[in-house]
Formats: sequence, C-alpha cells, structure tokens
Amino acid sequence: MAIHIIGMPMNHGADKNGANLGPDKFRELDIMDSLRDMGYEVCDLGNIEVTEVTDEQIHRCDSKLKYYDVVIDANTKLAFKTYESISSGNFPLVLGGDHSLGMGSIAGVSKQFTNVGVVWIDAHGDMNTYETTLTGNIHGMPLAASMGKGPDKLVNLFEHRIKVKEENVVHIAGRDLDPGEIELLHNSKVNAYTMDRVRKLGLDRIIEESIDYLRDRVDAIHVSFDIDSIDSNYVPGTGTPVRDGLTVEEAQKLLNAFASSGMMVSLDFVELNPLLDNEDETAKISMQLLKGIFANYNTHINNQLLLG
Ligand SMILES: [Mn+2]
Repeated sequence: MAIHIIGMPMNHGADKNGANLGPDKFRELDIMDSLRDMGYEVCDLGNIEVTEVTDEQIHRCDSKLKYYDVVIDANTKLAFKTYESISSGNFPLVLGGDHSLGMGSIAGVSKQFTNVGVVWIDAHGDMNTYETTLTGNIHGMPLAASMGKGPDKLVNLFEHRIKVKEENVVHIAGRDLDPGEIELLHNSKVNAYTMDRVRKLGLDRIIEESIDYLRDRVDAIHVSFDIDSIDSNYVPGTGTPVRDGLTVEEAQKLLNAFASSGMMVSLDFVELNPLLDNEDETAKISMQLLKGIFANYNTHINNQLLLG
C-alpha cells in the first residue's frame, strides 16, 4: 500500500478564492517527507485539472448552481483517479480544495467498495439539494448528491448509481445546518451527531457507537474531513468558519479513532484556505492532524485486499 496524494485545487464549489491553493500548501509544508519519515511509500499524483473560467461564466450552465459544469468535470476526473488508486491497493489521500470534491472521491471509492460507509466530519450539513440550496454553492451539496439526492448530474456523476446508502453515513460536528438540510436529515437514515449531541454524549461514546455501527454493516470507511468542523477560534484559514466546534485535540482523537479502526480506506481533507489563514496557523494544524492520522493508521483492510 502506498499513500497516493491527489490534489484537488477546486474553489468553484465554494465561490470564494483560496481553497484552490490548499493542495500546494500541503506540499510546501512537506506532506510527502512527513509521511515518508513514518515509513510509508508516498506517491504524489499531482493536481486534478480544473477548467479555467472567468467570474462572468459562473452561471453558464445553470441559472442557480454556480460553476456547475466545472465542478462536475473536475469531480469526474477525481472519481477516475481515486478509483484507479484504491483499486490497485493504495490509499487515496484527497487534499482540497472545497468540499464539492467529496462527490468525486466517494464516487471512485464506492466503485471498489459498493457497500462503503462515509464519515462526514463538518460544521455544515453539505446536504442541500437543488431545491434547498440558499447560495447555489455546490460545496453545500456533495453529501446529499452522494446519497442520491439532488440534481441528476451530481447524483449520477462518474456512474449512474447511488454512491452511498444513507444508513451508511455518519455525520459528526454539525452546528450550522440550513432548514432544508434539517428536513432532509429528519427524513433520512443518516446518523447525525451534531455538536449538541457531541457535548451531551461525549466524544468517546460517539466514536465507539459510530465505529461499532459501521463495522456491522459496511465493507470499508471513507472519511471526509472538513477543517471547519473545528471551532473557528482555532482555524481561521477556512472559507465558512463556525464557532462552538471541536477542539483540535478532539478532531485529532476522532480522526485517529477511524484511522486505527482497520476499516478506513480513503480520506478527504478539505476547505483549507491559505489566503484566509493567519501565518499558516490552520495549515500547520492540518499537517499535524494528517501526521496523527497516519501515525495511527491500521492497514488491516489494505492487507486483506492484497491477500485477496
Ligand atoms: Mn463541508
């Protein structure tokens, strides 16, 4: 197993400049050598090509959704790349970029693991549909689309099928959900641990419950981590910061738990925005989190795959 770094320099899903610079910021801070120093084979597959468009072209393919064609095109490429990586026994580490990339990576991973589980760690629901989106920003829609809810072109991205069953989704750290998302959530089988529930039940219990739950029903786990799940006081360098979130230590504990579960096969790390950051503070925290994850990574599932 090698760790495959896949950069997704995408910011059109967020309609804000800066998240596109995330992947190269990780490279600047030596993500490659940091992981190699832990004994991993690491291969940087470069950045996914994102079509260049002007601000005037924002609604050239849809009057409501912003940069619709650009987001779909890049995510289709990302899905191919992620599938290529995971199907050859490697670990796709997708560095964002805004969270619209979750559609592409989950599409790719779920071609290999058709009964995949998704852990979505995020201040936001990312569960808007065409009807419920208040902004037209596609980074607020990828989880819904992956579960088969939303416009056809997003739902059927890469392949014509639902990518993850809603009962196989665990959402953690939500605290800024739109009315439409709350309604969708209530009518779905998604397991949502909002920050209120995290504070009420305690992080340890949530970790235990969600891993036990997923272990019983899925073949593998894809983790999609949005840095805005962490309290905005600690992470200035992100596009849609929200207060009252996880501490850095809690985020690390959560991520390490999934990493050591033996079930995790792929990871998105998204919404680092170097332009909004304060002297690389958020970027350095992100690096620290990634190092922690791979220091705790249990390759059990990868070894099983290699043995057939
Ligand atoms: Mn998100």
